[in-house]
Amino acid sequence: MEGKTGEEMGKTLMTETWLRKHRLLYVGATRHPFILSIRDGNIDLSSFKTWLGQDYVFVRAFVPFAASVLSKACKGSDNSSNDVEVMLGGMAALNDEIAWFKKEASKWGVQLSDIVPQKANQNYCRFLESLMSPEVEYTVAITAFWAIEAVYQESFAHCLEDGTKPPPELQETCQRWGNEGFGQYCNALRKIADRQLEKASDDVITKAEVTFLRVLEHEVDFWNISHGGT
Ligand code: HMH
Repeated sequence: MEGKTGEEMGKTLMTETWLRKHRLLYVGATRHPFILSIRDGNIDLSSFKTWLGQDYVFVRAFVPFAASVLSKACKGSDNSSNDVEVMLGGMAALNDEIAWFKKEASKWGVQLSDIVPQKANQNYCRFLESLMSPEVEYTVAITAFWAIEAVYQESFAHCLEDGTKPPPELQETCQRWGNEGFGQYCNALRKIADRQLEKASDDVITKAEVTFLRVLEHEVDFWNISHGGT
């Protein structure tokens, strides 16, 4: 038993418990009508362009948040070299992602400098900022980080499953977050979160669960932007 993780002992991990407990909300965030319309090939391309411009703004705000989680990993954890490497990989991917947004925007005629962040986007970015505070524990921050990435991974991977027919011009978008490498990255983040949660106090666990729920709610609101939602 000694040196074994909860997972190796067959114990139910915290993220597993939460994904079961909050299944409906998780499904709402990962099977949104916007995603289903990409999967089924009947997406309205103006919705896609709206999403593209808004998500670029979000990703720019996500960079300092990612940096703050990385910085907490450097300070906080006894396993910090693994955590830092996982997150550095994520930062490198973000660099690539920003270049991709620029290329994709020019392909679709979306002027990124003109994008006005919509209310739901502003709220989500403000939430990210609140998580950057030094008072927010590493466990809470890494839980949010995992959930944010996992929602996109699960959503876009769904568009690539057998029998789906995403429009050819959206294949690259689906691949970006739905590819296997991104899936492994999300699994690595989830493992870090579970390891942290296993040794956390009840108070921190509760804060992390609330943060997980807030992420899912923000993700649903964000998808709604593309449908002209408010
Ligand atoms: C809104 N959530 C949103 N945008 C993203 N690009 C991701 C998650 C994944 O990085």
